[in-house]
Amino acid sequence: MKNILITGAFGLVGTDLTIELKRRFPDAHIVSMAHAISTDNGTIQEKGDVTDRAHLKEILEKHEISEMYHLAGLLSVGGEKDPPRAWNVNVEGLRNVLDLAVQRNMKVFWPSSIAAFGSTTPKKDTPQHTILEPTTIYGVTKVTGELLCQYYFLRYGLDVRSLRYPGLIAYKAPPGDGTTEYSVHIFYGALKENRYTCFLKEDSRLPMMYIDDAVKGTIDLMEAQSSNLTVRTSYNFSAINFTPSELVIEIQKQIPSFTCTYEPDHRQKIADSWPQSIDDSCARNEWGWQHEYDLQRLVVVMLENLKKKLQL
Ligand code: AKB
Repeated sequence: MKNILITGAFGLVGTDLTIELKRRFPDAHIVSMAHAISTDNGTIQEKGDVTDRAHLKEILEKHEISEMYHLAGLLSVGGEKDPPRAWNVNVEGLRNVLDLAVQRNMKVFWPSSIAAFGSTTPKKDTPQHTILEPTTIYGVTKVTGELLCQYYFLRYGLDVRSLRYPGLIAYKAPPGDGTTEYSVHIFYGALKENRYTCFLKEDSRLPMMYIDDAVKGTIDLMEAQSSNLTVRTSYNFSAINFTPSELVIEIQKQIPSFTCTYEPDHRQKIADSWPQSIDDSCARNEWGWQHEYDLQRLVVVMLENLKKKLQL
């Protein structure tokens, strides 16, 4: 019997991941944990904070948790607003999870990000093993987290698995405080106002992925045979890459009158420090990762579903 805890359960990834976990494992006992409970997502809900180790321990014991998707964390833009908090939540929160996971012999998923890379990293087809010199606090917490995960695997045999998420695009939950999130906000702008002001330059190419692919990859990695996995820091994980102007052209195929203007701000510097495309052959070869959504399909699905959600 799977007893699963999801932290950050109402965020962009957690919302869709919870639905898919319920579909794939109908008999599983699933517990959602978050700062604030926002909706009834059909799971058991616990209000909590990953930085509170004692309370987290209580929740794990109460529900006899055997595996955990630890998604709670600050993103790149939110992290720059409060670096000490970013460190506390992203690193100390992860350390709490890893220590408790060792005690309970629990399997753990934790997301890293393309933010682990920096401007000294090769920008195109970024390899799995490469230079990691991020310049945001978010990126620093991701590199630290990756090394912690690998350390706990090597030192304590903890079965912890991780993916370097690219920009993720979803409609069920609102976007978080990140840099690639322009690619979610733009759909709200297109549907509600027929226009959008983009905070990145029109030619800022970044790695991106539709949420269904991200959720599938996340669960597939957790279900993969441990002996097939050679990467215990975090796997490069990729689908498509595009620029804001390429996304605009695709949206205009569905909404011809949509317009986008560009007013790059402080977030541009963050985007400029990240790769444009990722080599994820390691994930593809070791545990069969494959994406399904190209840009055209992503745009059609986003517009269709967000329109329904916003009742437009
Ligand atoms: C962000 O932009 O901060 C995130 C990420 C790529 O990790 N979406």
